[in-house]
Amino acid sequence: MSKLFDLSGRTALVTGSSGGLGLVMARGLAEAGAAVVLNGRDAAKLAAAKEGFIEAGYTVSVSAFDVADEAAVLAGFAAFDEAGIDIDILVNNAGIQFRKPMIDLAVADWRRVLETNLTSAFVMGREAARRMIARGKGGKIINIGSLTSEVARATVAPYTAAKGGIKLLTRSMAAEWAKYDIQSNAIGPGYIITEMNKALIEDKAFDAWVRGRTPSARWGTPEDLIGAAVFLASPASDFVNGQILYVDGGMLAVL
Ligand code: GCO
Repeated sequence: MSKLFDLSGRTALVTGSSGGLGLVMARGLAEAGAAVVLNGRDAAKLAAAKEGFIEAGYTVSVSAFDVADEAAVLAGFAAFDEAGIDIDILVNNAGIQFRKPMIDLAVADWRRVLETNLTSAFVMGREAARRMIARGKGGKIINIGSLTSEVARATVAPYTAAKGGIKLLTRSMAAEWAKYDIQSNAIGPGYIITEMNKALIEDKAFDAWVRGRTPSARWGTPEDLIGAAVFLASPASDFVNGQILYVDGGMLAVL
C-alpha cells in the first residue's frame, strides 16, 4: 500500500465521534492506521462506540468532554498530556443544528450554535496547535464546514454563520500555523444521511429537492466522507492548506 495515505503511528482526535459523521470518519482514520481518540459529551455512548473499535482491532481511547466549554477542553488536553497522548490529527467535527426563522430566533440559541460549531473549533485548534508547535513535528487540523460555508438556506442562520466562519477560521489557521508544518483544511459535506438531518430526509418535498438539485442525484452517506478525511489527515495533503474540500455530489458546482 502507498505510504501517501498511511496514518500508522499517528493519533487522531475526532470531536463528536460517539455517533454520526464523527464516528464514521474516526473509523475511516483507524482503518488507515491511526490510533483514535473518540470524544463526545455522553460517556456511555462513547464507551459503546469504543467497544466497536476494539472488536475491529483498532487502537482507541475515549475522552468525554464538551467542546463548547473552554475549561472542559483545557482539562481534556491536560489529561492527554498526562497520559502521554500526542494529538497529531484533530478533526473538529462536533456540531449542532437549530432550525428557526431568524425573526423568531433568540440570542441564546444563536450563541449556543455559534459556540458549539465555531468557537469550539478555535479553542480545540488552539490547544492542539500549541502542542503540535511545541513538539515540532507538524500536524493536521480538519474542520467540518458545510454547503452553508458558501451559500445560505432559510431557517438555519446561526448554523450558516458558524459554517461560513469555519471557512475563514480554517484559512486563519493556515495563515498562522502552516510554517510549523501544520495543514489546516476543511471538509464541506453536502446533504448527508445522518440523525441531524432526519427531519429533512423524512420531508418528501425536501428529499425530492435534494435528489433533483444534486448532480449525483442522491443523498451522501457518512462513508462518502472517509476519503476526504483520510486524504486531509495524511502525508498526501502535506502541501494543501486553507482549503475546503466539498463532498457534495457536485451540488455547489451547479445551479
Ligand atoms: C440544513 C442541514 C445542514 C446540511 C449540511 C449541508 O438544515 O440545511 O441540516 O446540516 O445538511 O450542512 O452541507
